[in-house]
Amino acid sequence: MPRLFALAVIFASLALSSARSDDGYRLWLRYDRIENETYRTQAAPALGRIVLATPSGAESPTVAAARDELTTALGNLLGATPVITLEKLPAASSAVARSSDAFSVSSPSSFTPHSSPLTISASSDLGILYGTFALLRHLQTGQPLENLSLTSYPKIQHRLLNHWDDLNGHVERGYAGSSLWEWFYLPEIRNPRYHDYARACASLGLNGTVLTNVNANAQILTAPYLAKVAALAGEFRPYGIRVYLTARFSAPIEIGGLKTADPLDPAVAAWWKTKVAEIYRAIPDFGGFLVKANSEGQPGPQDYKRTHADGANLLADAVAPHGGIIMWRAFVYSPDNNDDRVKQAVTEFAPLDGKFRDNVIVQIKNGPLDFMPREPFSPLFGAMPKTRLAAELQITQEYLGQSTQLAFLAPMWREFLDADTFANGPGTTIASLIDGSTKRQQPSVIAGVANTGTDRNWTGHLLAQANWYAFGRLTWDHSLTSEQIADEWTKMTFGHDASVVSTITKLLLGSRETVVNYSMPLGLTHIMAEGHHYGPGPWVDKLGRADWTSVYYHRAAATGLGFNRTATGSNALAQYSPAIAQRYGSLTDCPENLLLWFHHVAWDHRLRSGRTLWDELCLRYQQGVDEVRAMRRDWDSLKGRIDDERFTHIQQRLTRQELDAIEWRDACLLYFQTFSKRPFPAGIEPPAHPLSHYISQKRRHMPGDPSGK
Ligand code: GCV
Repeated sequence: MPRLFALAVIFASLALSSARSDDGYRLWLRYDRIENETYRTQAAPALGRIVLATPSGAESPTVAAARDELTTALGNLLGATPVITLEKLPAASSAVARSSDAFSVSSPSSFTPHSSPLTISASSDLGILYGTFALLRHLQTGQPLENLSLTSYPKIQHRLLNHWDDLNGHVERGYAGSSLWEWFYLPEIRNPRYHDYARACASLGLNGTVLTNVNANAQILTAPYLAKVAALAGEFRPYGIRVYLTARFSAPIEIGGLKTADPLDPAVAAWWKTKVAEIYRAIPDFGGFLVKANSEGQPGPQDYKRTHADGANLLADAVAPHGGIIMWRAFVYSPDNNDDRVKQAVTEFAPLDGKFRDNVIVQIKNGPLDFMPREPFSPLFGAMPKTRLAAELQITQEYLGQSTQLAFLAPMWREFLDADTFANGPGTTIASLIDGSTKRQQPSVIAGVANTGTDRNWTGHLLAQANWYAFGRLTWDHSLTSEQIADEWTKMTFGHDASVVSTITKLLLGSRETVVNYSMPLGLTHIMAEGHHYGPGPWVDKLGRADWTSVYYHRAAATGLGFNRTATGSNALAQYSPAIAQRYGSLTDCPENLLLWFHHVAWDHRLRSGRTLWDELCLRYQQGVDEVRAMRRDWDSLKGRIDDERFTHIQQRLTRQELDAIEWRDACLLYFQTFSKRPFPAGIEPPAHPLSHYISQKRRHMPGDPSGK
């Protein structure tokens, strides 16, 4: 081969491979040039002149952030350089008056040099930033730019990520590398990633971040760490992301030199007031504290025979003069209570209704147990009418395949947000309880346990970025459908090729139900391996507490399978409104996807399909495996249509997901067969190994495992 030609081939292939590689770092804010030339040429003049209208009409770091985002994005997407000007918003502009975060984007019906410019108006600088990201999303998803009238405001006031990050960099239940927060290097050395984190969060409308693990370390409240927190707060401030910390209840003893942390002790109250004042001197817009107390070994007010309300109010009084809030978690189950674990939060918290200060929000996990692939909503949402309640969702996939498996969680969150509690009559959805509209109570809060880490693509599994995206979008607008969110995210992340968009959205939308099918179908729950929680472990029967085992939850026996939570069992159903208790308490009316959550069902009981429970269970597990195989085939059809790096990254994970799904199916069916004593129905692939093989599998050094084993 002539030398010049050979060089040309090498350069050409280098160019091709770099054009076809993408590590996912840019998330949904990629801003690659829009491929549709017609759209691009129409969009460029529409976005040639942009007016940012705010009450002051003055420049600020937040307005500068909006301007920078527009300049970079439009330069890359369109090859355009917009002229961006700042104006004073005319007084009483009602479109943006609903919330200080509201914005309005308007444009004329056609774009000529004489038509009025596209305008982003807001009653705060932050609203301008949110409007900017909304406009860019509009463009990235290929929508028309004429006659725009996008007005939006968030339904929930505080939209937070909760990071379960330890100060040593380990992330509890984190599957994407280490913590983003480099405590040793702060405050002097600030990773540029902090800025990108804030941009990504703000692009979704998130406005707060709890930096530290709920299994808290009091060191974060010491002066050297507060200086580091202040540095992070400074990085995030232009993007409207306020910082919050977890408060270890015993901090007055551990770092304050007191002998007690009793919430009713005046010295303890004085210590917290002084500490909080110190925090606000360093971080004037500090958001407040998130607290896990008297739960899983964390200290709390009950150590002093005080109540959760006493503990929460102590901290609430300390932050109130500064405008702070306390998010007090209701994830509790007492070592002294042998009642059904899923009842315990209501038992402990409902009697405290009305006893919390106005700046306390009781933060409740979506389900009464613990972020399982499917749970009913927690009855606590309907049991505290006089208390502000927040929802805590888990974005990190502790129980849904972590960062190895695909599980798009928007459908799960929709199911939860749309659930009717009947608390205030029919139509009292969870969404209406947490956004404050039912009770007319503010502040309103929603929190998601983050799935971010130092992996280059932020979330370990590239498609898990969609869960960060979905959570953020739902915090702003909890009426968005899963389909809308999946469509937006896919277009912004993978472009507009119709087969790419339809294949990826289909994969995303079916994936959570697929994970349910091959791991915990028909309302089965908490049958995963112990400790790291990855893979099957229905045989787990001996741990520190009965309600940490699997056998506690599935109750497999010769008589059947499932936990009887009706009046003849634990009667957990009595914690729901009568309408729900009645429906779910009936073996025939209970939704089948929660059947074994609420009922102990005979193996030969016939389900709606006409099949027995045993046969249906087997077929659901098989269906889960078949669905993963279909996902793999669908993904493989995209070869050459997206860059090789992302294609291979996802292909490898789907390959692994099939193996994991097979393991779940075989392990669970062989195990449950020891009770059902029935053969597998036709269509079930025979397991490759005996049950003993699956039981002997021990995974070690798993990411995110707090035990570190
Ligand atoms: C942060 C589950 C998790 C724990 C987590 C706990 C919680 O039990 O496995 O890692 O601790 O929930 O939400 O507090």
